[in-house]
Amino acid sequence: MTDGLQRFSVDTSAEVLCTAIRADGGIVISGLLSANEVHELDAQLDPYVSQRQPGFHHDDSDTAFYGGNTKRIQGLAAKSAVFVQSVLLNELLLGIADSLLLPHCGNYWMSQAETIFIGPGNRAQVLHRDDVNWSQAASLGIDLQVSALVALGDYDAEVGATMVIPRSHLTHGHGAENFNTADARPVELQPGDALVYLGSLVHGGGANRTTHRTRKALYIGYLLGWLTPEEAVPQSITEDVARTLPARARELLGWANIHGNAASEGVHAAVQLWQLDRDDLERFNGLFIER
Ligand SMILES: O=C(O)CCC(=O)C(=O)O
Repeated sequence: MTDGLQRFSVDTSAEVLCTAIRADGGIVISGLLSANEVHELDAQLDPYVSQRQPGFHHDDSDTAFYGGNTKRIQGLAAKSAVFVQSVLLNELLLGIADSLLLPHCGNYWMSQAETIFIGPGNRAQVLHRDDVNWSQAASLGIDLQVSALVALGDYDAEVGATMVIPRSHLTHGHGAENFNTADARPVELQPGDALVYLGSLVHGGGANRTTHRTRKALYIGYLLGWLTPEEAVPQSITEDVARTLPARARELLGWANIHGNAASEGVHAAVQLWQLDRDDLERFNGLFIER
């Protein structure tokens, strides 16, 4: 069974990729990360993954959604320099986010980044659209978020490859459950490949039907700047860590103010969001970026 998404090499232009994303709701980019980047990223995250107990810390419905035998590690910018350079600041991902999101905001930022390591026996996640987090904004019919799931290891149907319903983003806003779960197909990836998809595409983590293999993904989402991210990112980045990060990374991670409005000319002050007190700005001495 094919997954119904188009596949592209990493040297394809963001413009071509966005045309396909708009048509199908998602694409696969082969070799977004090199074998070396995958190896280093996995090695930098491994100490955190090894120590983490699988499962989610809230109630049973959270566990059902986030996975009883799944390891989700966040705060990645403080944990992995390769994550920052190769994923957060990935030029192709940012080119895609520029095209899809900047028409609707002055700046976008990172909503969340996490490992999604699905262990043996973990049940399939319920199919969903990520935009459900911001359902009132989603009813505007604009793109709110674009995300990538990058394979860091096994990513076949048996081990829990992401299930997607191609073109389901086209029916977004026409009722909450207007899709047929039987239409979902696994998107199998090689290490370093990425599934890039809109927040309006119906998808979910697949069941891990193996007894000994783990589905290893790294997730990142970029979100319109006037919406609240899923992860409280700046809280996990201390001032010391922020000092080690490039300016563009700090902008994406909430160490900068946000222009909510795409057309802010003439009303600059009125559309600045996520502002800091002047004393704090002075204390940070340029670390928190004022645009
Ligand atoms: O792990 C996956 O393949 C998808 C995860 C997902 O959609 C989610 O956790 O919201």
